[in-house]
Amino acid sequence: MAAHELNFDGLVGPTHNYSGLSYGNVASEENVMAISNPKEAAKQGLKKMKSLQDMGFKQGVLAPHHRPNIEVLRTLGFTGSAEKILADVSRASPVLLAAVSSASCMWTANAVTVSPSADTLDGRVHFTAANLNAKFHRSIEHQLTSSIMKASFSDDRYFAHHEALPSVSQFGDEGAANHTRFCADYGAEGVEFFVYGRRAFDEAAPKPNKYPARQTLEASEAIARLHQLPDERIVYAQQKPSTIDAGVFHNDVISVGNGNVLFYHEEAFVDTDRVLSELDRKLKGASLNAIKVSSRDVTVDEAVRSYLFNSQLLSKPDGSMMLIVPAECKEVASVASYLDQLVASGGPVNQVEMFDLQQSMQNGGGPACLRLRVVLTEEEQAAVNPHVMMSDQLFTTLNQWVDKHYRDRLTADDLADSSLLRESEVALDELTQILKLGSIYPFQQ
Ligand code: SUG
Repeated sequence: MAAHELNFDGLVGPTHNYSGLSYGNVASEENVMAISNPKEAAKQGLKKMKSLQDMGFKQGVLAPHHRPNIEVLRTLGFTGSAEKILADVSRASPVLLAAVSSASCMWTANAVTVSPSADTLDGRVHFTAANLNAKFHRSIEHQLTSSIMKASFSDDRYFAHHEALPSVSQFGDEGAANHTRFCADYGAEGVEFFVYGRRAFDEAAPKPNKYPARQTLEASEAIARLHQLPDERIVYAQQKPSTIDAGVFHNDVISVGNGNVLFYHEEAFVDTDRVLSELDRKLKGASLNAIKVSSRDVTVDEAVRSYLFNSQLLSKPDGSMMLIVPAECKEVASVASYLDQLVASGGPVNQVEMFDLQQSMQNGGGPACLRLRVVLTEEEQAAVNPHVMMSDQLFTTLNQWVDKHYRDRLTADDLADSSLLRESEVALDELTQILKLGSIYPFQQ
């Protein structure tokens, strides 16, 4: 059956800020306490979504979460009105206030793992919300993520939703950022590629020395079981521990795949030969086209600085592919010249488009972090809430909405300002009406 890839981007929320919350994510650490511009951040994201829609790709929008998250602070012992809680937490623990204020749900590649219906034994599209338990500020995302997913993909004839895995580090799961699907055609049976950072139940197994490995093999295996994927459609690979220590906190910072193409750095995986041959063997109806970038051409450090691999690899109607990269790729000379060669090489990637996503990039979120890929048949697509799909009208409406509600400057001190909370609630309440989401936020109950 004909199927297409849809990209759902996270709309940047009104509290977007830089709080240095992600140890192991170089950009997040470097930009701690920088002044953010939520309005610009949201507009940069909307521009990418609209450009992809204009180029003929199917593009959706996922709503931001409510922040600061007062309910989470109540579970941590803060009491009284929201205003009192904000004042108390900003005195007691500014870092906690920053964590419950993060707009990190914008990186929807971490929201869930999705298996298309062509791969699963019950023929439904499966979603598992990522527990994101490596970082407190992200571990509070999955409940609302689940609600938003269920509201957007609600028909259980087509869609199966699984709650996040147990929230302990042994089952650390970062969603689609560590998951790629290869196929001859979107509607055909594919092979699902799970990349993990460490084995949780084997202390002797290799793991990074410095930075945390956020995804475990045990989590990936659990998702494959939940999604009813047969063994012949699964390949596991370990990310090289040394690349995690170099700042590659998710696999989508060092490789990206689409169709039968894997674009990867030679330092991405442990035992690369085995990984590539297993992918090739399990891929039905096509052979794997692995495009290797060597350290001679681009070092791991340059890959991390430019986010070359955090790109979107998209299939064009003629079967060739386009790479959507962040503008930082032109700042790193080796990466800029590599991209010129790639397009000239006569391979599958014959177009590169750059986007200014600086606001998100300063927290370590590139084009691929900002989007969740969902492959759907036409019948499944007809069951998706149509009001979340990008259009000329929605683009205009959302830009006006951002202009009306977002600030263009946010510092750490502003997070304690109760008017920021109230402004955000008004904005999100209006957004649920624009996107016809129903009452998904606690303040709407
Ligand atoms: O989880 N940054 C996010 C970036 C996520 C990128 N996603 C993918 N690679 N798919 C993270 O580290 C920084 C927040 C702060 O420091 O304020 C942050 O959460």
